[in-house]
Amino acid sequence: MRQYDTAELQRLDQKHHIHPFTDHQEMWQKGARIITGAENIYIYDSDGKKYLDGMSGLWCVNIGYGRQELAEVAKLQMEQLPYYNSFFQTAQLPAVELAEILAEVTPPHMNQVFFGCSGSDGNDTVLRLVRHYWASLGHKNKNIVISRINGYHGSTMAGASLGGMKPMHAQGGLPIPDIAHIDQPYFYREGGDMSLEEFGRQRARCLEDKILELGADRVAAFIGEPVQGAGGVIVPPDNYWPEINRICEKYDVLLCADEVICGFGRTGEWFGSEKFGIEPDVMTMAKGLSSGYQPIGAVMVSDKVAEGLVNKGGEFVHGYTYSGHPVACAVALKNIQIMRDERIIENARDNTMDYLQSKVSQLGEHPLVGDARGTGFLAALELVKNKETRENFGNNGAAGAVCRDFAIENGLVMRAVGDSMILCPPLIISREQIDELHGKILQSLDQSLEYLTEISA
Ligand code: PXG
Repeated sequence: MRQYDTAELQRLDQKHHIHPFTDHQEMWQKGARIITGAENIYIYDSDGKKYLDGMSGLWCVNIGYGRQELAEVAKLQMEQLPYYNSFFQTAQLPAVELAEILAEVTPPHMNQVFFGCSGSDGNDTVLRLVRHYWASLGHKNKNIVISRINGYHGSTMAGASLGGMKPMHAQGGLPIPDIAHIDQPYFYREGGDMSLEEFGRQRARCLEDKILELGADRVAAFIGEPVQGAGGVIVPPDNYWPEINRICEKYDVLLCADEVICGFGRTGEWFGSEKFGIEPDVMTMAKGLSSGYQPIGAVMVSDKVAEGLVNKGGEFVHGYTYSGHPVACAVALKNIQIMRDERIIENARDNTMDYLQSKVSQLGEHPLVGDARGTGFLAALELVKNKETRENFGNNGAAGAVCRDFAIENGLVMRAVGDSMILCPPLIISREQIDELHGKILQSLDQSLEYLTEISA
């Protein structure tokens, strides 16, 4: 790997670059970590240090780094047609082909798609789309969208409003009007004395209670991630989503599955909706759609929604310059073709998924880990001070940050959500690489335990 002048790059970065979700004062003390290359499941920094990327970038590089075919297809498309839009009765080949393949890989009742550039703008589209859908059918007041506390739906005004992240609401006067939040299905912290099943039913009933409180004639949709990702990998009880299906159907409320993280194999199925028995009217997709090789997002709608929106809705006055961008679509198309041809999702589900989860469970035995949870290629290890009482370390996720920093030292990227250590490796991770991942986590947990014990003594 080529070596760079890290200090110089850090100095320039500090001078000119505002980073997302970053406390700049804190970052500048150490300098940004500068990533210069990647291959398979590994990334390399400007000093040539190698890391196992336990986060697939930001939950997105599902097929792993370094796929030449994706680079080639981008080059060819740039030569053929680097840009044209899909506005005003125009189309181009990659967008048409991508729409077709998405209709094939998504559930059979979903056949039409609107393209954007990210998960955030996808959820902006969802908000406008579900409201326009109901207005087109003559229900102008059916415009409230219900979502969940600690859900994550992006960082735009609509995305952050739909999300249930308090610190995000605190900046910029969010949420915007006509969005309501209900409790999340976070069993370890909020399950109390309930059985898993009772808890699943109770948290689904929160939706019914909220619909009744607001009036079904005011509620347009419910949106949720099949498994909450950025909220700390919150895996719902098995009966939760079937109950949500039933409630949405009973009150004629559209069900929107935010598949931005769960889509394209993350749960071991093509979509989290299949894994959890969700019957969505709308699906938001991004990240794994192109395995992060190009910025692209998409909103897939059911035939029922398409009928209202496309046949009865007149002009949908919504769109982005880069909706259906030909290069992004060509890359996403190739990404999906590779996943299909190489059976990446099916192979991962059959060969490595259970092995990864068994290693996660083993780590649950560690004295620092209160809860080890996960599904598919998603997992979280929640660090606690006391396993019996579940007492946490407090101090705003400081223990998680300690563990994350040890992991970085050990050549492993893990994200800390508060005190939960998150895993979301590429789907192509092998058994040997899972062993390597496990070893690095164990080492980081041991070092964290020693350090945290020392400072609290
Ligand atoms: N929905 C879900 C479920 C997401 O996880 C978005 C929408 C927004 O997508 P874009 O492409 O606009 O970022 C996301 C994104 C983190 C982290 O630190 C998570 C996301 C993005 C950035 C950081 O966990 N999820």
